[in-house]
Parts: sequence; structure tokens; C-alpha cells
Amino acid sequence: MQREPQAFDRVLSSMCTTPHPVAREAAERFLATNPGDPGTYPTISALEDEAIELLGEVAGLDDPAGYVASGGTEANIQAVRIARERARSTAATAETPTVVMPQSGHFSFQKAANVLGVDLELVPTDDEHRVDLEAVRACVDETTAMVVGVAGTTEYGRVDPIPELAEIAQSVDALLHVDAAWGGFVLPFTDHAWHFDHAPVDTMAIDPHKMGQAAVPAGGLLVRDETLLDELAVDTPYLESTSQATLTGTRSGAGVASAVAAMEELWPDGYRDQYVRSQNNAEWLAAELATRGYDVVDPELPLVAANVPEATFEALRDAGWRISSTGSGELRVVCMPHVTRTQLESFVAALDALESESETPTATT
Ligand code: 0PR
Repeated sequence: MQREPQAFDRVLSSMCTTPHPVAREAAERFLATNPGDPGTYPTISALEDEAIELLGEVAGLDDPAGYVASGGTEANIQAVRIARERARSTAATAETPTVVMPQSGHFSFQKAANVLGVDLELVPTDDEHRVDLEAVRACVDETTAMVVGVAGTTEYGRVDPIPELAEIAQSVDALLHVDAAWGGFVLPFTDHAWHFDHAPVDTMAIDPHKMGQAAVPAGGLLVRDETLLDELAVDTPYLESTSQATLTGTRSGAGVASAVAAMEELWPDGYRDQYVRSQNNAEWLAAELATRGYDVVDPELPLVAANVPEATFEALRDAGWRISSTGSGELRVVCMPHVTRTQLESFVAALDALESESETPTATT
């Protein structure tokens, strides 16, 4: 029996989206290819080089190095691995390397710390949900292998002060990693300082399969200096290529081809248009929710967080809206490319209907 995937018309909290038609078509064409074996699959391997070039353009990096990963989780794990290896080879102390990250960092770093045996030190965020720089300064020391800044947080879409974090990282000879897995394809059209050309960023996660409108799986790991990838390389004696820096072996050629197709089609104008649409939608939704008396976190990027009563949240889920909440319990709506104004209007109408229902006293007979 043929199964159909879910429709996207009520998907409001996912960071996945419908791929651009050219990205979908490229993914299908390259399904049976493996960029993990460039000797056998040279076309997809060359396309991966193009993907990295294009990602470098998006992220302000001339002469970029990196690879197309399975997603932000892999890119973050690999960045931590680079920092750990570098710390091991240069550190004067034999202590466990640490990674200093804001509380707003993605949970993939918990996985990285667990798999790689590094200590993750979480630093509080301020009232604006950005990392508290004083707390970072107080936290770093000679065991710090990496400082993480988030450029587009998962919960509130906030951007940490990347240039300041870079300075702190350099003061203890640690690497600075920027997690722009979600934000990377909207930030180029804002005033934020977030990329390689704004600050001495060493490594970055930037995912085509989120705002980049490529098919899953297409994450991106970028490194400023190609030698950082050497920290990851293992020998691959029986392949034509002699070493491999990726975490997984066989990889999705579909993801790579689709990332290139999406970026060639959309960078920069298509992404700019999408950012404007998404940001307008986020601001519209934030205003509608605020008018109704909900506490709304100002959408700096196309992501709205608002306090709605738990019962309403649950009722919306029961009605088929695919929504999730922040750690503090706010409803979050991510204005991905598939999220239209019409869809948000129906969502607000559904919310109004529920709220008026709960205000109407139950008739007693
Ligand atoms: N870094 C940031 C800032 C992220 O927001 C995410 C994913 C990652 C890294 C990890 O990326 P991958 O999931 O590609 O490995 N943030 C989303 C989240 O946790 C992931 C997601 C996507 C969740 C789609 C649900 C969903 O339907 O909310």
C-alpha cells in the first residue's frame, strides 16, 4: 500500500520544510550516489565541493573547507571533535577539555559531550535570551577547547554576540564555533554580526536542509582553515581516496545534490525574498498574539514564542496543529518557507475559537 507523508499545512514548529522543486528533483536523480567514496562517485564528489563553495559565500568565508553532513547534530559533534583533538595535541594540562556554551545551545552538544568525553559547561542567557558575556568570561580557562555561540537559537531565534565570544575564545586559545544550523540562510539579510567575515570564527554548522530548502539530509560543516579537518581524518586504505574526515561513511548523495540545486537556484535573491516573507509572517503573528493579550517574545528572526495557556496548547495539538514548546513552556512557531499567512490566519482563528469556547460558561439545563 502506498503511504503518503503528512501534509505541511498544520506544521508550525518544525525546522524541516518542503524542499524547493529543483532540490527535490536533484535529490531524486542522485539517490544512488555516495559522496563518501569520491573515487567511485566523482560527480557527486565534485558537487560537494560546489556545495562548500556556496556555503562559504553564504557564511562570508573565502576559500572554505568542510563537508555536507547529515545535519546540524553531526556538524556540531564534528566541530567539538575538532576542538577536542586540537586541545589534546596542544594543551599543557591533561585535564578533560571543556566546551563552554550558552544554555540556549542545541541539545546536540549534549550528545557531542557524551560521545566525545568532553565536559559541557552551560552559561546562562540574559533577559533577551542571548548568552551572558560576563558569565562566559568567568567560565573559560586553560581547559576550554571551544566556545559555542548560537546564531539563531532553536527556541527564540536569538543571535549571540559572536565577535565578543570570538575575543573570549582567543583569550584562552580556544576555538569559536558558531551554530547557525537554522539561522544561516536568513542571517545574511539582517544586520547581525554572525559569520566568518564578521569575526574570527573557526567552525560553523549551517544546514541547507532547514531554511536552505534542500531535501533532508543536508547539513553543513564549515571550517575556516582546511587543516582543522585534518583533526578528523582517518586513513581509508582500500578506497581510492586515502582519508576521510566525515563522521558517517556512506553518505547521501541526494542531500548533497539537493543542497547545490537549492543554493544555485536561491542564493541570494530567492533566500532574501523568503526571509522577507517569513519575517513578515512572524511579525504579523507576534502582533496578532500580543493584541490578544499573550506575552510574546519579539521575533528577531522568523520564530515566534508566546505564552498560551497549557490547556489551549494541548487543544491545538489535539486539533492537528503540529506545535511544540520551549523549555519554559512557551508555544513556538517557526516561520519556515512552507508556513504561509493563510495558514497562520487559520491558526489564529483556531486559537480564538478555543479561547472563546473556554470563556463561554457551560450551559446547565
Ligand atoms: N542546531 C540548532 C540551532 C538547531 O536548531 C538544530 C535542530 C540543530 C543544531 C540540529 O540539527 P539536526 O536536527 O539537523 O541534526 N533544531 C530542531 C529542533 O530541535 C530540529 C528539528 C527539526 C526538530 C525538525 C523537529 C523537527 O520537526 O527543534
